[in-house]
Order: sequence, then structure tokens, then C-alpha cells
Amino acid sequence: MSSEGDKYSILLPTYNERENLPIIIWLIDQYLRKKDYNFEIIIIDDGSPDGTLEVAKELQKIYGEDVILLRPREKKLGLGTAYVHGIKHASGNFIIIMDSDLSHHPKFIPKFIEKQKEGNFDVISGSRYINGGGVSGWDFKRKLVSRGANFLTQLLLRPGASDLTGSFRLYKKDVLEKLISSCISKGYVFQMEMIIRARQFNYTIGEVPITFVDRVYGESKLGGSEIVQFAKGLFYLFATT
Ligand SMILES: Nc1nc2c(ncn2[C@@H]2O[C@H](COP(=O)(O)OP(=O)(O)O)[C@@H](O)[C@H]2O)c(=O)[nH]1
Ligand SMILES: [Mg+2]
Repeated sequence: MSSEGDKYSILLPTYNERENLPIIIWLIDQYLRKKDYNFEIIIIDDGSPDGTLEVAKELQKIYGEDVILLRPREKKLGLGTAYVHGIKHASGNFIIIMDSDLSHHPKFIPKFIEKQKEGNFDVISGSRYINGGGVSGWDFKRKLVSRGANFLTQLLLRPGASDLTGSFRLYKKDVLEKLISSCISKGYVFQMEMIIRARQFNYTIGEVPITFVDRVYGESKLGGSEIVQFAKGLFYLFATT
């Protein structure tokens, strides 16, 4: 199924992902070109000390400057602002956000696109917590934190989506811009606030089951302070929405 006139801008924020980047780009290209989708990949590297940007430049030579856009920043400024920065340079009418550490498999992107078309949804959220989804490679603590965060949020905010802390999603571009400008939180809680605001504005949300695989190369950036920030953000939203 081709999607006439539609273009998908995929935002890939990177921080120390030199081993992962070539593989994810190859997979995205495989899965999207096969379906004739019009797409671009925007890499937002935050001055990774491991040389991710140099790898990205090599990939740009291979795939072309129309397929891979480089929009680096000087230093590590966080994920939330990386998306804002990326969107400014996006030429698609749809934006896909995903991690670049291979936890989010590009094979799910065509499923997001098909689901979006099915109901003309404003947002498609990849979900680990509906039938057919799941996580692999996480230890008990990480599972508990994710499940706990989702459970608490479901209980307090009734968001109408099953995976609130995930970050594999597709948005209509204007919807994403509106959501980002109305979100106040930074860090992991940002993904949750986006869904809560989407419901607040009566945007429609579709879900696609995904399996999340823990990163093989490199290190995660989730720490204790993120958990505290999440709890604060959750209670703020509970009190104000
Ligand atoms: N540009 C940019 N990317 C980041 C930053 N922090 C994390 N990332 C990227 O965001 C994605 C998710 O980060 P990750 O550490 O895997 O988080 P986790 O999956 O929750 O453990 C990965 O693609 C990282 O490379 C940042 O400050 N700036
Ligand atoms: Mg990760």
C-alpha cells in the first residue's frame, strides 16, 4: 500500500550510539523502501564522545542527503529538546519518534502507518502493554519501574492508552507541535505528559503492539533522579488536568 502525498520524518536522537546507528538505518530503509513510503531520517546527535556523528556522516554518503539529515547539537541537552530541534527541520506531514538503540525495531513502522490510515488517528502509540506486545531483556527492577509508572498513571489519570512511558510513536506533525508546546515536563515523564495532553485536547490515539528489546550496545540513561522526576510530574498532572 503506498501512501500518496504522505511523508514520514523519522527523528533519531542519538547519544553514544555508534554501533547501533548503521543497523537501525539499514533496517528503516529496508522496511520503508519495500513499501514505497516517502520518508526521511533526521539524526539529532548531542556531541556524542564516541563519534556517533562521524558514523552518521558516513551513512549520509551511502543513503543520500535527501534520506538522512544531520541536525547535531554541541552538547547533551536532553531528549525533549532534541525532538523540538528535529521537528523544525522535518519536511514530512507525519513524524515518527523512536530510540536509536535498537530497542524499537523498525519493522513496526509500517504497522504504525497502516494503523494510522485505518482510523485517521492523530497519534499512534507503540504499546508493550497490549496483547501481542512485550519487553525482553529487562531485569526485575526495570520491569517494576515501568509497570509501576504505567499502573500509577492509569489509576490517577485514566489516559485511554496502555503504554505511557514508551517513546515509539507516530504523530501528525501539527498535532505533535501543539502537544510539545503545551508540555512542561522534561525527561522520561515527558512521554507520559504527551499522551495525557493528547487526551485533554481530544486527539485520537491508536495503539500498535510492539516488543521492546533491551539495548545490546551502549548504556541506558535511566537513573534514580528520572524516577523521582516522573513521580513529581505525575502528581502535577493529577492536580492540574
Ligand atoms: N540527542 C540526544 N539523544 C539522547 C539523549 N539522551 C538519550 N538519547 C537517545 O535517546 C534514546 C533513548 O535513550 P536510552 O538511554 O536508550 O533510554 P532507555 O531506553 O530508557 O534506557 C537513545 O536513542 C539515546 O541515544 C540526549 O540528551 N540527546
Ligand atoms: Mg534505550
